[in-house]
Amino acid sequence: GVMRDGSSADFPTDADGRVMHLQVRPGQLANRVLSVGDAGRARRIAEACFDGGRFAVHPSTRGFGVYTGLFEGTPVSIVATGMGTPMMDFVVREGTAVVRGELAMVRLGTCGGLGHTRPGNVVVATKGLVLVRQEPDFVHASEGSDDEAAAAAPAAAGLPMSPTRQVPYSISRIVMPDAELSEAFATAIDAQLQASKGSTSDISAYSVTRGSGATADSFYASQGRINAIFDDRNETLVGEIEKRVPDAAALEMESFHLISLAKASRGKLRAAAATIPLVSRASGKWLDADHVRPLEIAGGRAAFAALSSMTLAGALAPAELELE
Ligand code: R1P
Ligand code: URA
Repeated sequence: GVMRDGSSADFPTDADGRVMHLQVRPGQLANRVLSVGDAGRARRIAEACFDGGRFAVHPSTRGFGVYTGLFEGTPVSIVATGMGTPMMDFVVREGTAVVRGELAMVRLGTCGGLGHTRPGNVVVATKGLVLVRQEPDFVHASEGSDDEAAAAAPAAAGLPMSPTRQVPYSISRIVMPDAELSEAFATAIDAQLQASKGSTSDISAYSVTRGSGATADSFYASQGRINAIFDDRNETLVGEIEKRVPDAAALEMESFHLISLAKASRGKLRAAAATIPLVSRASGKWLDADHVRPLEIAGGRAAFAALSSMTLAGALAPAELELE
C-alpha cells in the first residue's frame, strides 16, 4: 500500500532504509533519472556532466550504481542499470518507490540499427516501442519429445495448459513514450551534436533519427542473431520486425519496459528512450570506435538538459538530497 508520505510499504528495505536491490534510501535518488546499461558509461557521464564534476556514488551489490549530483543547479541521478527488462524493472519500481513526487526518467542505451539506420545516428523512440520475446512453448514443442510427454500430464489431470504457440517469437503492440520528454531529448541531442563541430571530438556528422524501437528479451535469439549451436528458429525475425513495426530503427533490451511501466504508473513517472546504434544489422557495419564515447557524453548531457526541462510536482529540492 502507498503510505501518507507517498512512499510504499510493499518494498522490502534494509536496516538503513535502502530498497532491497537498487540499495538507495530517500534522499539518494533524484526525481530526474538517466538510466544507462553500462556502468562505465554511467561513470563517464557523471564525471563529464555534473556541475563541478561533483556527485555522490551509491553502489549496489546487485550490479546497479546510482550517481546523484546537480546539472545547472537541478538534482539529477544516473543509474547504471545493467542489461535486460528484469534489471530495468528493479530500477523503475524501486526508484519510484524511494522518490517523493513525480519522476522523469530517460534511457540512453546502445542498440543494433534496423532498416537503413546508420551507426552513430542517435535513435530517439518518438514513434514508440514494441517488445519481442521468444515463445518457450514453441521452442520445446517438438513432437514425441520428453517435454511433450511431461506437458501432457497436467492435461490428463484436467488442468488448463498454455496452448502451443504457432510462432517462435511474439511481437507486442506499440507503446508510446512521453511526447514532451521525447521531443526535448531529441532536440537536446541534436543541439549537442551540432555544438561539437570543430572540437577534437567532432561528432556533428551524426544526426538524430526520430523512429520506433524494438526491445528484445535477449541480445542473441530474439535479436535474430543466428547461432550454430542453438535451434533458435530466428532466421526471418529481423525482417519481420522491420515489416511489422513502422520506422523501426533500434533493436535493444530495455526501453520498452521503461516506457510500459511509465504508462502503468498512474502519472507518477514520465519516460523517454534514446539509443546509439553500434552496428547496422543489415550491412554488419560497426560504428567507428572513436566516436562511441563522444556520442555517450553528448547523449548524457542532452538527457540532463531534457530531464531538467520537465516540470515535476513535489520534486525534492537540492537541500533534500545527499549530493556527496
Ligand atoms: C547489450 O549489449 C546491451 O546494450 C544495449 C542493450 O539494450 C543491452 O543492455 O543497451 P546498453 O548499452 O544501455 O546496455
Ligand atoms: N545492443 C543490443 O541490444 N543489440 C545490438 O545489436 C547492439 C547493442
